[in-house]
Order: sequence, then C-alpha cells, then structure tokens
Amino acid sequence: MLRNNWTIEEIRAIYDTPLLDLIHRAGTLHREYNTIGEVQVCTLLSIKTGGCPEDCAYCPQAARYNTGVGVQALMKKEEVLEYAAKAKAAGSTRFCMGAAWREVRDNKDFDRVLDMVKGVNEMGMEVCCTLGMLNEDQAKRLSDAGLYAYNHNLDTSSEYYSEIISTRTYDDRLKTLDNVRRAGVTVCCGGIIGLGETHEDRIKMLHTLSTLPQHPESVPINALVRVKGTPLENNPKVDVWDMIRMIATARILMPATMVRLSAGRADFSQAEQALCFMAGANSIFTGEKLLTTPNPSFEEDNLMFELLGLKPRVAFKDETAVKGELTAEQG
Ligand code: SAM
Ligand code: DTB
Ligand code: SF4
Repeated sequence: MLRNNWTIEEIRAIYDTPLLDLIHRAGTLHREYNTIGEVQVCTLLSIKTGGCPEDCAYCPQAARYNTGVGVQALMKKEEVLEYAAKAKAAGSTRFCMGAAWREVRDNKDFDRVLDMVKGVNEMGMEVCCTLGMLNEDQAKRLSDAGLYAYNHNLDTSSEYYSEIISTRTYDDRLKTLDNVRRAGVTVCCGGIIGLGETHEDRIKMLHTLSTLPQHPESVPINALVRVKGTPLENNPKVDVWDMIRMIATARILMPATMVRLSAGRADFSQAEQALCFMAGANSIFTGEKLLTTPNPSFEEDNLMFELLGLKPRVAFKDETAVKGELTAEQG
C-alpha cells in the first residue's frame, strides 16, 4: 500500500536502520512492487547551457561562478532530434532536455522547446524536460505537446535550502511541482546529497517528497558533482554508503516510484552501483555527459547491464501503480 502520511520519526527510524537490514528491507519491497533487474535508461541533453542567473551553490551553469562552462544558446530542433535518435539507438527510452533557465518565458525559445518535445515524443521515447519554474499554462502547453515527465528537484530540506540557493524559495519549487501535476504530466523530483547537509536534512527532504499529495513517479538521487569554481568545489566526496542509504529509504517510502541513481555515478565502481540496484535503484542516466559533467559511456553501461543481468525498461510501461490510491493506513 502506498502511503503519503509518513512521519519524520518513522522516516528517521528507517533511515537509521543498520545498512544490511535496510538494503534487505528495501530490496524485498522492490521485488514486490517492481520487476527486479529492470532498469529505466534515461539520457540527458543540455539544450541551453550556462549563463544561468540563479545562484545554486552546486551548479556549474550559474553565470556568477567561473567554472569554465561556456554559454550556449538554445539548440536547433533538428540537432536535438539527432541526439535523441542516437540515445534511442543505444537503448535509451527516456530523453530529458535540460535548460539553464531560472524559469520558462513565453517566447520563441519556448515555442522551439515545444517543437522539440513533439518531435521526441513522435520518435516513441518518453520525453522529459527540466527548464526551471513553470506556470500552470506553460505546464499545460508542454503536456499538449506530448511531455511525459517534468524534472524539478527539491534538492535538500526546506530548512537547508536557503544555504544553497537564495534566488528562489522552496515554495516556488513546490508551486511548480503542483503546476506540473495539474497539467497531468508525471513528476520527476529528487535531490542532491553532499551539499553539506545533515542526516536530518536528508530525512526531511525524503519526508517532503513522500508526503506530497501523490508520490513523484521518479525520484533522482544525485551525489554532488564537485565542480571547480562553484562554492561547493571543496566539499568532501559523497560516500557510496550514504547514497545507498538514501536510495533504500526512498524505495521503502515510495515503493512504486522509479528511484534514479543519478549524478555521481561515474565515480562509483560496478560493485558499488550493484549495491545501489540491490537497495532499490531502478533508473539511471546514460550517455557520455549528464548536462555538463562526465557520465559513464554507453559501452561501459552496456557491459554493466550484461554483467549484472539488468534489462532496460521499455518506454511508456504502465506507471499506474504510483497513481493508485494512497491510504491513511500503513501497508
Ligand atoms: N535550471 C533548471 C533547474 O534548476 O530546475 C534545470 C536544470 S538543473 C541543472 C537540474 C538539476 O541538476 C538541479 O536541480 C540539481 O538537482 C542538479 N544538479 C546541478 N548541478 C549538479 C551537481 N553539480 N551535482 C549534482 N546535481 C546537480
Ligand atoms: C537530476 O536530478 N540530475 C540531472 C537531471 N536531473 C537534470 C542533472 C545532473 C547534473 C549534474 C551536473 C552537470 O552535469 O551539469
Ligand atoms: Fe540555473 Fe538550474 Fe543550475 Fe540553478 S541548477 S544555476 S537554476 S541551471
């Protein structure tokens, strides 16, 4: 049974479970709700890079930090569709287009993005966008163009948020997520660990995610990619066990959701990634690059799929389990 009435105490108790027990519990629930060994393969493309006015302390694309990421105007539709075709040929079923925007504006660039969404959808891939804040009308227009998912991360707890970003609020984020839901687009929303947050902040973020009126259909768990020039460049590297603990807790709280082992994967060995899959991760980003930083190559990932006996999830597989009724009682 899916629940959205988790308490902080319940979540803390799960998060604090000894690791092997936690992995076992998450893995058992994962088997109940999902096809074991099936992993969703998503590919990212940065369609508009750099020069972002926001001050997200982790981000290489914020204009105010000198990270060496150049500014690139919005790509042409044809070029984007070429990338999508390449990703599809390599086995990817979801294509996610990212723009370094604070928010969507109603202009020619947005019209072009709508065209890209239409084009990728017509290729038979699930289309996702991450374009910053959206109003209800913009979400509706994306939905009409064939958008399947919208990525908009909460990143951390509401309490820690202002330490990381000052140019928008947590409530702004929640409002966009609500607009996405109202437009009937599936929600992709997760966070980053390694920002300098406490365990309590992670627990609180998981609480916010798992008590939304409806669980996000996908929850990306990112390990901070430490980029030179950003305020967080000298943060300690994320410990893989912390990643596993986050993934397992997310799996237990939101058993039918796609939990994505996201940024930072290039730094984890195959054995470490295998533990993430055992703890309930069932989605990854593939392709040489995330948005601006390195990711394992298609070839490396194909080898890992073969080695671990993983199978790519087909596009548009019924996700109604997540849409099932939430109940006030514990399942
Ligand atoms: N500008 C839009 C926004 O912020 O919503 C969309 C693109 S933004 C790059 C998408 C997400 O990438 C962020 O919300 C953040 O969670 C993640 N991200 C950015 N830089 C990262 C980094 N260095 N390490 C891990 N995740 C990162
Ligand atoms: C998400 O949660 N992680 C992806 C995607 N959603 C957009 C982005 C990771 C970005 C890592 C830094 C970079 O490559 O620029
Ligand atoms: Fe801009 Fe998004 Fe990067 Fe923040 S995370 S600086 S909004 S591109």
